[in-house]
Amino acid sequence: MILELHGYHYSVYTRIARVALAEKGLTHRHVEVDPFAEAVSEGYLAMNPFQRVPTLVDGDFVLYETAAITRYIDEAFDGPALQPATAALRARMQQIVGVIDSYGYWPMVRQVFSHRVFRPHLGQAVDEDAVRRGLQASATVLRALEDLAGDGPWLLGEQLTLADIHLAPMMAYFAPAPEGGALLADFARLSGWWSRVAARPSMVRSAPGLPEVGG
Ligand SMILES: N[C@@H](CCC(=O)N[C@@H](CS)C(=O)NCC(=O)O)C(=O)O
Repeated sequence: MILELHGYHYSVYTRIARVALAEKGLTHRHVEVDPFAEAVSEGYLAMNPFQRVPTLVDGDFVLYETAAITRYIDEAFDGPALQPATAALRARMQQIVGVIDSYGYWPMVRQVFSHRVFRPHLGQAVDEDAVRRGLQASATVLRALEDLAGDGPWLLGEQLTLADIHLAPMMAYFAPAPEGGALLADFARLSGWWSRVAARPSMVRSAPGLPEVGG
């Protein structure tokens, strides 16, 4: 049974699930769903009543919420382990994922990236105050992640985990924003981590780019 990932091309959360699938060595079929569209199909809403992406379909098993999806991907299939073996490191991984979801996504992606990169690219109105507030909140997030990160190549040391996979797509949107990149440069561990994780084939192959304009 081929795994289906219903998600949106430009969505960081969809990319997290795609990177987890790739790191696990799994193939899947992508089903495009734009959660920002005026009318999202009834079929999709029956699977995900919150109108968010992604949703994973594995036969009869339907799962939404990205942290649950990536955990399922790791635990239900063979391939390299993406979660640490010890309780302490597993808790640290969950903590980092929680920080990213609760405090990182909105300022890093929806404020800084959207208003400094995505909207200007499309010629849409930009809210400079959103960028300013986003950078301020992102600074707290990056400080916390820098303090939580170990000295190894990955956030939790020698093993690439779901924490790295959760953060990487958000950083991929945040770092190209000029002020985002400048802020990241203040954090040595995160900067080194970002240069390594960005080069992984799972990240390179899942890069969404930006929409084409004009034409
Ligand atoms: N808690 C959800 C969040 C997913 C999420 O917010 N996805 C974004 C795209 S990156 C979305 O669907 N946004 C639609 C909207 O905000 O209306 C998860 O972990 O999967």
